[in-house]
Formats: sequence, structure tokens, C-alpha cells
Amino acid sequence: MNYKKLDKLTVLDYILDVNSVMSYFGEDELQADEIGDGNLNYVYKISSIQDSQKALILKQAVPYLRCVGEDFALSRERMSYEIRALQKFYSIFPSFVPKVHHANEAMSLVVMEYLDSYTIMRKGLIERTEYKKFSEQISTFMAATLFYTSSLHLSSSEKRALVDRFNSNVELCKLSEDFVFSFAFMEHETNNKERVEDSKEAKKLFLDMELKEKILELKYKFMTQSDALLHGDLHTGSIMINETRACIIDPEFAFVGPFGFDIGVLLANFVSSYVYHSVVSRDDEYKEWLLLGIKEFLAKFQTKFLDFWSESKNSALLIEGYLDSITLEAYKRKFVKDILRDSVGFAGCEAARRVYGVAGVEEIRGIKDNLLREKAEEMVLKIAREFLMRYKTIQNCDEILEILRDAR
Ligand code: ADP
Ligand code: SR1
Ligand code: MG
Repeated sequence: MNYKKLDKLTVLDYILDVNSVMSYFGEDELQADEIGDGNLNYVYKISSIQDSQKALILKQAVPYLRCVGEDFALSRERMSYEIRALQKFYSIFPSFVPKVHHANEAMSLVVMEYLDSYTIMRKGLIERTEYKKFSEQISTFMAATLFYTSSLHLSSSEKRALVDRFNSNVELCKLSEDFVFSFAFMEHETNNKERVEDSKEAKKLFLDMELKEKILELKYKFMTQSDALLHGDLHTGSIMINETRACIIDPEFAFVGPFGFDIGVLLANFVSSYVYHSVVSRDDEYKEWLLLGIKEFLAKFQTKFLDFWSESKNSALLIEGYLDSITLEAYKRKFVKDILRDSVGFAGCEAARRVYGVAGVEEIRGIKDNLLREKAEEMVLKIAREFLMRYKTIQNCDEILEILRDAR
């Protein structure tokens, strides 16, 4: 089938020929609405007119970057990686990923479960919602997907096959190399002009060579370290959540990369939320809830990762009997501590790039009051700098929380 960009009408013609979708809707009449709010793609909700409970999402990639326009070419093959990642993550932990009903790499589209009564986590955090189960759920998702796609579990050939299946996602990896690690730390045409112009803080950041050396260390890890299958853009806008379930969406940046990257990106986005509530809502109780959530998420990740590891005896890396039990335990503990440290470094990059880079986050760039927004930006940069300068020596989660508590 040749690629064709669908619209709200042709989307309905398309699914008429897809048995797995039509058997879901039966004889119902259908309607389609475009509901995407993302930077890159088109997202349609297809629903039954007779039964509003019945709905699915059809997401299609276009061969350009939607938020910039047709002049910014971006290959639509990114959808193939999103499809593959959704399927891989679903096979590891189905409860945390929307179910795929149909996928068509040639048409760069996927049809998946409609997450009804879920909120984008970023918005929920702005509204001060306390999600009781998120640290348990997200830590499980991350520990499982990272562990089971790594050389600590897979055989050598399985791991290489995984790398083959994902690591040609070159254009989106390059976007992250540019936008997460580079452009936002120098004068660049893609940066947010309004925020950079006349900003002393921006100049200071762009001239901070000590910091930029640390960012380069992490960029190098991002480019060369093929530890495990990553979501690749796991900010709080890629999590849809309610009281009972957290679901991970939008893994089009997926590739086999460093263990600490997804954890770091998520940590950075919790930092943005913490800063928002320090500067705008000034809600100390909610800030404490966020800190506790961050600590639980990181601590549970480490425990669960080690638990999964204790069940795998042979892998590409380790053969049973190679290390004695005391050495093995010490080796594993150091291993997860190193993941935590890298996560803190990646969190520094992600938090800071959102300040002047092209893709800001709502809770910082969306602050209407100029003085408050500047204060929030300064606070994010202060935390990001501490993260980056100290990431190699962080000992535990409490140290990370201290950095947040000390920032003003
Ligand atoms: P993009 O790749 O363009 O960033 P996303 O995958 O982030 O697109 O989707 C854009 C928006 O569409 C999300 O923020 C969410 O509001 C909505 N959305 C995406 N997937 C689903 C889903 N499975 N169920 C309900 N809403 C969804
Ligand atoms: C130019 S693409 C900007 C950002 O949007 C995506 O969600 C990623 O975070 C990317 O860096
Ligand atoms: Mg996206």
C-alpha cells in the first residue's frame, strides 16, 4: 500500500478495510475527530455514534515536523519505531501501554486503545493531583522494560537483533542530540527568541564551559551507549494517567540507548513541576508530595531492577558461576548506582534545555507573569547545574531531593 496522508474523512474510509478495527466497532456508525496536541503527528479519535464508550485512536506520522510546518522535513518512518516500541513494551508489561489494534508501517499509522478518562500527567501535576500509584507503576514499567531489553537479560544475538530493529531511528535520535544536548546551550536560530533576547541568564548559560563539558559527556553516552530499549522522550506529556493506571504513549524516539536517559528525562520533568509549585502555586504540601514521589520512583526503580536481575542467571553479560555471590551482589549494587548517577546527569540536560530551547514545557514557559517566569527559569537552571556538576558522585536519592530543597 502506498503512503497517503489521511484526514478526518479519509481516516474512516481507511479503517473500513481493517478487519481488526471493524470487528471492534461491529455495525456501529463511526465518526472521527482530530485531537492531537503534539509537536509531530496527527491523532484522530474514532468513535461509535451509537455507543460513546467505544472508541479507538488512529495516529499517523507525516513526512515533516508538524509544529514547524511542511518545510521542516522529518521522515515519517519514525512511526515504524513507535509501532515496534509499543509492541515490544506491551509484550513486556501490557498493563502500562495502550493496546495496539492495527499497525501499518507503510502508511506510517497505528490504531490503538483510546485512553478514556485519562489525563496527560503534565496537566494533572499542574492541577496538583496526587496520583497515589504512579511511583509504583512507572518504576515497574521502567525497571522491566530496561532490564528485559538489556544485555543483563538477553543473549548476545537477541540483543544485537534488538539493536538492528531500533537503531536506524536516525532522524529522531539526531533531533534529541541537537535539541536535548546542543542547540539550547548556544546561540541558535531554533531557540526561543523571546526568552533568549536580552537575557543575562541565557548568556551566562551559553558561556558556562564547565557545564557544557558535562553535557558533552552525557551527549556522548547518548550517542554511543546501547544499554536497553528506551522510550526516548519520556516526559510527563508522554504519560496518560488516572487514579488506577498510568499508561506510556508516544515512543517514536525509541532506540537502544543508555539506561539512565528515560529516568533522567522523567526526573527533569518532575523538577519542572516542583519549580512551578515553588514559584507559582507555592503549595508546600504538594511540593512535599512531589518530592516523596520522586524519591519513591527512583528507589523503587533500583529495587525492582535488582529483583528482576536476581531472577536471570545467564545473559549476554554474565554466566552463572562467573562471580562469587558476594562479588556479584556488590557488582549489581554499583551497577544500579551508576544508572542513578547517569539519570541525574541526563535530568540536568533535559531540565535546562527546556528553558531556552525550541520545546519549552507548559509549567515553565507557560507562566504568564514575566517576573515569576524568570524566577522559575533561574530555579530550573540552578537545579540543572547542580545535577550536572554532581551527577558522577551522587550517592542516593536523598541527595537529589536536597538539591531541590536547597534551590530558591
Ligand atoms: P505526538 O507524537 O504528535 O507528540 P502524541 O502521541 O503525544 O502525539 O499524542 C498527542 C495527544 O493525543 C496526546 O497528548 C493525547 O492528548 C492524545 N492521545 C494520544 N494517544 C492517545 C490515546 N491512546 N488515548 C487517548 N488520547 C491519546
Ligand atoms: C523539534 S522536536 C522538539 C521536541 O518535541 C519532542 O516531544 C521531543 O521532546 C523533542 O525534543
Ligand atoms: Mg510525540
